[in-house]
Amino acid sequence: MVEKLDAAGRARLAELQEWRMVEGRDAIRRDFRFQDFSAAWGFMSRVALLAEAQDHHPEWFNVYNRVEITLSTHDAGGLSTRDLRMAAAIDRLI
Ligand code: H2B
Repeated sequence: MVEKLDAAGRARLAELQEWRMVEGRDAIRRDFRFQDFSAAWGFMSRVALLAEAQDHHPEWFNVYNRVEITLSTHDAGGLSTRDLRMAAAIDRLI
């Protein structure tokens, strides 16, 4: 069972400066822009490997060089420490 973020966990969201809360749900989102589709897809491939390694999968949207990633823990019905860990790992790819 995955627990939703407690107050201490929510305070750590501030460290993820490029991520913002999604309106109307307990989720965070970051938008990325790359040189072209190839660069965007390369990034998505690396995120996919992270997702498999962490067994935690993004909701995402891609058009050409834009990638939008939303993180939330479906098993918890909202944000959990898994999202914090995934967001930080994604940030390290950039
Ligand atoms: N990803 C996300 N974002 N939330 C989950 O709750 C989740 C997941 N659960 N990836 C995992 C897979 C679960 O369904 C499997 C069975 O471990």
